[in-house]
Amino acid sequence: MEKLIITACICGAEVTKAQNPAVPYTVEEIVREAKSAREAGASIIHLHVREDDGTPTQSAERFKVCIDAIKKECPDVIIQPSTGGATGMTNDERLQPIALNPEMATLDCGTCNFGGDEIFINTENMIIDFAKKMTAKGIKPEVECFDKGMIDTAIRLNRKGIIPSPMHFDFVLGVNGGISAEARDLVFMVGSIPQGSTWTAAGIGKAQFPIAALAIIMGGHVRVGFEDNIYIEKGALAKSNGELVEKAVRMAKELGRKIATPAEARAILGLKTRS
Ligand code: KMH
Ligand code: ZN
Repeated sequence: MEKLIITACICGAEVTKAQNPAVPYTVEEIVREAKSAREAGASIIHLHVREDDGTPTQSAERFKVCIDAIKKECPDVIIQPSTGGATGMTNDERLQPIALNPEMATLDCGTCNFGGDEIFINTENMIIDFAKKMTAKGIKPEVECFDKGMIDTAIRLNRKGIIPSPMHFDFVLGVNGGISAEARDLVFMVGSIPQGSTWTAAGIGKAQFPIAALAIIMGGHVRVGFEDNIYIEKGALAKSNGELVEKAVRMAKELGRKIATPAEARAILGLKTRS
């Protein structure tokens, strides 16, 4: 089977230090968490950034400072900024990090409830606009799907030439408002994508490692990190993102998947090299 790409979603926009004190806000904390994840075996950092007080921001300046600082410590790692940001942000606000020409960025492919009163808005015209702006810069979209209909939207836009082939999907399972995180849900999502696509799976909360195990045995790739889950096991907070990545690496080893380096991940995903 293909080597396993591990993405570490180290920060997110919603999780707080009140929930787990190791959640990073400052540049130094973000670098510490990225480094721990890379050293444990992650080849991609899915990046959100915060102000020092924890407020989520999509500021290009803040992303640049964080990316430069991560690259100093982890020169080979793939950094995948979020264009999802946090609910309630404007489109222009969310798109800011693509000005930095990252190799990849997320492309959220539909609107869904996001717990409580939150709505994560991604209208079809927004998706088209985001996709066109990313592809014009040679940025590979990671197609984020919180529900099956989002896969269908991505396929429709792919057929129109708006999202290029081969597509790389991230199935996020278990958001309150999206698809649940049962094995049958992942099988359904994986069975719905075009041949030749690649995919990663992310389980929210207690689904993080069961979904990782399924993705490993099904030949997909894995996302773990504080954005999705703050526990290393029931009742025990993870000390770092690195600890979560280490667990995914142990599982992969037991299940016979070797871990991809960033260079191998670039080849698997067909990323355009940046100078
Ligand atoms: N923070 C969520 C509302 C992405 O990174 O593209 C959206 C999100 C998706 O995290
Ligand atoms: Zn995210």
